Amino acid sequence: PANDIDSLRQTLIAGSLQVQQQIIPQLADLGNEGLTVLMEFLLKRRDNPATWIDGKVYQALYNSDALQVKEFLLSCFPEGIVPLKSECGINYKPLQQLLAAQDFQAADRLTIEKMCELAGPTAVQRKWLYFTEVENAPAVDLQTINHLWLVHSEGKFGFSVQREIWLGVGKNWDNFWPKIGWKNGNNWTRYPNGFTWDLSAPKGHLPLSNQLRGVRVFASLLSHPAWTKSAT
Ligand code: UYC
Repeated sequence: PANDIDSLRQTLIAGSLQVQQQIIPQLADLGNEGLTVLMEFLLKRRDNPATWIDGKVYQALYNSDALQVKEFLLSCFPEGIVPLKSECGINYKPLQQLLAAQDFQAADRLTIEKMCELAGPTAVQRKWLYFTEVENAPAVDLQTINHLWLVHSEGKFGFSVQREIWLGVGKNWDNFWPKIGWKNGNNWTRYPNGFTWDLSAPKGHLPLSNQLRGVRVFASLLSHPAWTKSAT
């Protein structure tokens, strides 16, 4: 078994993304030795920006009942693997926890709430955003929200993913909606039950932006400098 663990460790470090993804649950099921490999993997990579593979490893540990794992996460990653930077003192830990638990529906609601918090108390009361408020939102905060979604969704969800798809269709909304599963033929996907709240969803499906008041807010979000500016 020591040998098996060692070859799994090597493969986890050097394998393709697909192979890494397969090995993570195997290691998590191997008890203490496997969990130790996962903990060391996260620690070694902590100085680099977290990827969705780090997200998978973190989530495997997050779901473990082992005491040593709980202590490890508390002492080394108390706020998860994405630095929860905010320019306006917003606490993103509740969002981090919902995404780590893969509760995408609750995370989506909270994302809308956090975006309103970013815009200030009048937007919080209103519960939706003006496009000017989105334009003025700090890049750091949008990058934090986006990075959390990316890392905990195998890179499938997040505003930057939606932006890439949108640019890929030449900013044509009619071509964009069906690609991200928000429209099927002439029919808008119905909120909330028409949407797919797990990783079987199309790329860019989440987080949602209510289109009831038009595309201007979403267009501002997808055009925000946050997506071309490097992280600060
Ligand atoms: N809804 O259809 N949406 C709501 C979406 C539209 C509507 C919330 C997304 C189209 C009404 C979220 C799509 C439309 C309510 C979303 C979508 C429409 C509502 C809750 C695909 C009719 C209020 C948060 C584009 C043709 C009553 C919020 C209710 C809510 C998201 C209807 C996240 C992505 C154009 C009447 N819709 N919304 O912002 O059911 O209110 O809650 O976008």
